[in-house]
Amino acid sequence: MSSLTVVYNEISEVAGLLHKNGWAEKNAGNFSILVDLDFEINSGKHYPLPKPYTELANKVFIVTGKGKRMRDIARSPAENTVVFKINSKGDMYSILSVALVTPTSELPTHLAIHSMIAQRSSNERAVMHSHVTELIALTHIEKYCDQDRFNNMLWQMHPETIMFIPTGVGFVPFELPGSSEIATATVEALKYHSIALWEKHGVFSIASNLNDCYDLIDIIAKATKIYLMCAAVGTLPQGLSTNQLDQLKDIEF
Ligand code: 2HA
Ligand code: ZN
Repeated sequence: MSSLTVVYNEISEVAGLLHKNGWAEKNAGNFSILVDLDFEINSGKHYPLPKPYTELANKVFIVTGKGKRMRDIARSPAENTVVFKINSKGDMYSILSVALVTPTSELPTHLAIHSMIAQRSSNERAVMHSHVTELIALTHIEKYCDQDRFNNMLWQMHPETIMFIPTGVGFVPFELPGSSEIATATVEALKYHSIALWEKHGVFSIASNLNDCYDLIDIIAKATKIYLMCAAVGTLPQGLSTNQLDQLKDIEF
């Protein structure tokens, strides 16, 4: 199997999960993956980037297409994503894949995150955005538009959260989707957290691959769902105690 086929298979699996969970209405959600592939330029045509990304010069990405449905991406990754290579100045890209698909409307945020990752040389290669219903619901409650309060709720609701997401999520107050403001705020949040929570919109996660990006948001979606289910029957959950959380932090897994 070629490396591109391996990446397409993972894209299919994760896009299908996002759709089945109801986290990807219409064309909601997008992702980008830094890949080690390089092949013949399809069109030879260069497209301008909204600003130069010098740290990303000569790098190749697979990115979901603008306006594409997650369920169509799951069915046919090749037709609904685009592989592109950034030029040596970091200010243009050329499409390598057969399908001439326009990259996602959230491209500025994706590239800004990959630039930040390149500068710190950590091992994240995948960036994922999704409209996780449970998480969005809680950001409509003013009290939870507070990073510390949100993270304490997440950690208290389920042992997995403190074990796998010990630094919690970074909260990003509402900004327009696709804007440079939301790109800057998301990069700030992801410098210290593996997940950025977008008020009244969704979530971004970063990891070494797409499945790991999915796992991160799946864990916090679960914790939030437990909280909301207790609230729905009229009682706020007891939550794990400080002592229980301290013990969980020390577990080797
Ligand atoms: O891809 O989710 O935020 C569509 C979106 C924009
Ligand atoms: Zn979105």
